[in-house]
Amino acid sequence: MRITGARVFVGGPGKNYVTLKIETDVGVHGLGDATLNNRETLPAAYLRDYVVPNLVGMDPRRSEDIWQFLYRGAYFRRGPVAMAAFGAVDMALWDIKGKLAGMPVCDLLGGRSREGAMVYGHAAGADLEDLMDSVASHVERGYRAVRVQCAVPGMAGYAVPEARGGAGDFITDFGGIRSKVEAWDTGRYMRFMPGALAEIRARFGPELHILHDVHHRLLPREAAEFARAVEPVGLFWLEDPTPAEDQDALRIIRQHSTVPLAIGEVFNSIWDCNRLIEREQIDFIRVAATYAGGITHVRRIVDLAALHHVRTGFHGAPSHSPICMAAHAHLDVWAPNFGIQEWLVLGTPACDALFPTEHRVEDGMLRVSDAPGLGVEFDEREAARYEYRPGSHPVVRLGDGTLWNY
Ligand code: GCO
Ligand code: MG
Repeated sequence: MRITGARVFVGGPGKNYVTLKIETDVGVHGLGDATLNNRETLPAAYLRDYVVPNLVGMDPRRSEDIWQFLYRGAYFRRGPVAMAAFGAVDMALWDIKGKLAGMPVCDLLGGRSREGAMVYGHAAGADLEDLMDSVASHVERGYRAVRVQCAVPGMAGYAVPEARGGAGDFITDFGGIRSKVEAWDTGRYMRFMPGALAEIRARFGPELHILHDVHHRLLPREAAEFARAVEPVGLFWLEDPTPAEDQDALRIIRQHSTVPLAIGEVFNSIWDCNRLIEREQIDFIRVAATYAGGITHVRRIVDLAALHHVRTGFHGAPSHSPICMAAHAHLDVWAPNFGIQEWLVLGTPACDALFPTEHRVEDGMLRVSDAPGLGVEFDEREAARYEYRPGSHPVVRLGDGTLWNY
């Protein structure tokens, strides 16, 4: 059995999804997602120029060897661009393997450990009441867990992009390559947000799982103070309290608070998180199959995490296509140490038309389809309607102009 060809598509509804389709000589194809948010053309070029020419002729069943070939063979290893490209190949090979076996990918991993996987959605508000409405609408739609982000009085721009456009399903701003500027003021945030979180808890009661994403904005000592201040809220997790590169920061937060910590959406490999996991400095690992080398590599991270009571909370912002979300869905129902799944992309008509799937969220739980492989398809005629449009993440500046972390 051999790979006969592979093609890369860039585009999608409200988002530049990077889709890899691998074809074989037995008529089975596999799909992978290489969407690197706001840098989509780069993994597409890596795939087209370097990976695909090497794949042709390889045996698609040998996904482990192909992964090692890509990773070790690159010499300049890791990094989001390469790992997104390898992640797409790996997902597509698992898709092929499942289709050949007539089994959903979760069965190849070891089968379902649960009936469904709890998901969380994004609630956001231009002010606290607006946020309360957004949380209420999630609760009405059956969500048991909600990430809450709120604009801070006096701080222009913060948390607004994901609040715009109702459900905030697609955060790409196709405004071009030049970044917009958002303001950041740690003092205002620290004075406002703990009280806001406490009010949300008071309004919605003890059962709702409340998550909050600091998005890398605080210094270690500030993050420790913030974590202590929000302890009475009983958060499900506090995400990215500090920039992810400084892993000692998590130790400082840990020394001062028992708030569950989640990190890892910007990690690309097990080498970015093995120490954090082994030292038990985090509670949830946020890697994504797209950014961290596909199912093969993420499974290694999940197994390491399980040894240290770290649960999964895979990244699922619209940075990823429904193909990556399907890979996560299979990992979620299998992983013994599953925690929660961020869920935003499926269920819109345009997205479902491009990526038909039976995976569904009902009552805040992700129900994974029994279809062989990843259980998601890609409609090439639909894809022809879309093309790449440039967009950019914003940059963040302090009041005096100093550049800060987005
Ligand atoms: C999350 C993330 C997103 C990121 C986005 C960047 O927790 O979902 O922080 O909101 O900002 O994925 O591309
Ligand atoms: Mg985040």
